[in-house]
Amino acid sequence: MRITGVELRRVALPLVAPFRTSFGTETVRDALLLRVVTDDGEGWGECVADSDPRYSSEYVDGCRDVLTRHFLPALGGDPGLRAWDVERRLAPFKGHPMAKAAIEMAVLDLRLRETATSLTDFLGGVAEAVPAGVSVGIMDSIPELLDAVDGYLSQGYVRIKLKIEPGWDVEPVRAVRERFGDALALQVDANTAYRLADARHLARLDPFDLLLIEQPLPEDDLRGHAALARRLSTPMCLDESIVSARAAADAIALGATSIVNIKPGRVGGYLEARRVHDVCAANGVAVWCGGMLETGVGRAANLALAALPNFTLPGDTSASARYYARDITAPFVLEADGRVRVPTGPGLGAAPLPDALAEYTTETTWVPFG
Ligand code: SMG
Ligand code: MG
Repeated sequence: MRITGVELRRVALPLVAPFRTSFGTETVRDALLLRVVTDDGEGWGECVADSDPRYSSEYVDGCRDVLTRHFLPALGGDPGLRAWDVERRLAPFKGHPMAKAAIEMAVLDLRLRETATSLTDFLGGVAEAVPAGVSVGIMDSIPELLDAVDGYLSQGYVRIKLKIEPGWDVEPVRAVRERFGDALALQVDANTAYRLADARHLARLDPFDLLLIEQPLPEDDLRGHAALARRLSTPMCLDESIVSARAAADAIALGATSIVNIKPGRVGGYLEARRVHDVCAANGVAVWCGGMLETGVGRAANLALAALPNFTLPGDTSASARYYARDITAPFVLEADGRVRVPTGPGLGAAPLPDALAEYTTETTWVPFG
């Protein structure tokens, strides 16, 4: 069916608790949703950029601008557009992977709904449900952190990731390990907050038998990560540095990463995310699905991806209630076995509920196609 236009909808969803990382604190998820419309159908996409360019250089206002000013006009001449056309037509534009991924996701949802195919079947997913980890923000005190971790474990989460930064690393990790025992699957994420000169300090995390340390150094420092990996027994995992399948291949070849966090927004879409998965699988490198505090729209798509066979570690694919009192889609729930079900309906298998969407929408823009 011919695409008639694209609606950009900005939503503001309050988080159930502030989420603090080494680069800032978030209390509300300011997200951009895209709805691609035909005469008798639609498809939804979510842009994972934050309000501020702190996780990466992208941010919501910038994504809306590049989409309306450059990307949608470049796609507008092709109302029969499919996901791979989006990728090909936007390739000449440098950067902006999160904005590109959002429109690719919406077109994927639209076209897969037209053929009653689920995203997970399209991508090659094999799991019906995926084990859920939870990412725990930096807290004001260790007792507060222990309470938070305790709460998540009693809900059934199977893996804990602690956000770390200089001044909040060895002691919180020690406290969590001592309180919850050796069997707890535990990992840390620094979001680029350290430098190679901190290697000796970071080696103090080694005795705690972590699954991995995620992105301790700046995103363009692959050599630094390789050097640090040689000095730590904790496995190195890259997030921000892995911007494409090629970057993943380079990082693996350099010895800069032995596990990879895959976020479709960071690599420009689900088609590229699958290539990252495949490159890692071919090199015997395990992957897991990262998270960007997605609403149910992006969460549905991440779960579809996380069902692929090389996603062998639990992801940051928590249930909706970990983030939102009310999601904009039907909520994703944590099953008794610590897993979240992969949607099987056509396309993403999830769409915004009109009431919730109306409640949280802060801005709507309609861009006609063609
Ligand atoms: O969606 O559960 C989630 C968040 C997981 O820690 C998480 N994401 O670097 O991996 C990461 C961060 C980036 C987003 S922080 C606002
Ligand atoms: Mg990370």
